[in-house]
Amino acid sequence: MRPETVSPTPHASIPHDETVPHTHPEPGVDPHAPLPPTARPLRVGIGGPVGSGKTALVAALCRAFADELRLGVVTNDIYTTEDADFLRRAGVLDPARIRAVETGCCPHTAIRDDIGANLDAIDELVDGVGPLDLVLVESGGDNLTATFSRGLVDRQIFVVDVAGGDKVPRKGGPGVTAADLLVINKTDLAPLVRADLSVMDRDARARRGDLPTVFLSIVGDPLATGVADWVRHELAHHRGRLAVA
Ligand SMILES: Nc1nc2c(ncn2[C@@H]2O[C@H](COP(=O)(O)OP(=O)(O)O)[C@@H](O)[C@H]2O)c(=O)[nH]1
Ligand SMILES: [Mg+2]
Repeated sequence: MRPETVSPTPHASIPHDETVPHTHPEPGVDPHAPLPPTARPLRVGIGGPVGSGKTALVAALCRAFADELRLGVVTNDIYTTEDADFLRRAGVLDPARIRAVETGCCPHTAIRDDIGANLDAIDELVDGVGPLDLVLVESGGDNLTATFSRGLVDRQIFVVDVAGGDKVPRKGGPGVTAADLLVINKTDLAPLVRADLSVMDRDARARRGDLPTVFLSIVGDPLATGVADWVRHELAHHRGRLAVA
């Protein structure tokens, strides 16, 4: 096990990586300028297996962006509103900015095939609290096959953790191979489960090509710095696109 050989953000696109596919704002456009009130927020989906740390990541991003962005969160649970309740209790975001979708069905369906309830939840957020810069949509916990519809989110993050061992990136699946950002969470547990982070890094690169991966321990970094920086980068491009549209 040689976790110390792996940088915490080994091939993330942070702050700017020409090897990662992306677009540039037009010259003269300030990517950090506030969006006009009618502009659509950047919608970022957060998927991954049950327990990998999706809700913990949402909480971390709420902390990171508290004084920076107008933020909304939509959670998906099959039979409960547990994740939304957790976030409200954690006090990381005004409860009015959190909506829960009870999917009542296979979690894939609500984020991929029948996205109406999630789109309604985003509309209700904007109706309730006003314009937003960023909406985070957490999927119901799932396996390695869940992906979001591009009609629901602009970008997707897939969260796996090291607790199941270092084989997870190698097993592939659309989340691991095609998500815009792969997060390998709970690196603090790697020594306990004998997971070799350098193996996970090598396999993620093999599966993902130039797409970025961030290694993270939310316990050690409660602001999820590497992921927050990636979101800022994507938001700047989103604003640049809107400004020239
Ligand atoms: N040790 C450790 N535990 C974590 C980390 N991130 C999340 N957890 C814990 O993992 C469990 C599942 O996290 P949760 O966010 O609910 O996972 P979700 O089902 O993907 O939303 C919770 O007990 C978290 O406190 C981490 O980086 N390290
Ligand atoms: Mg959750």
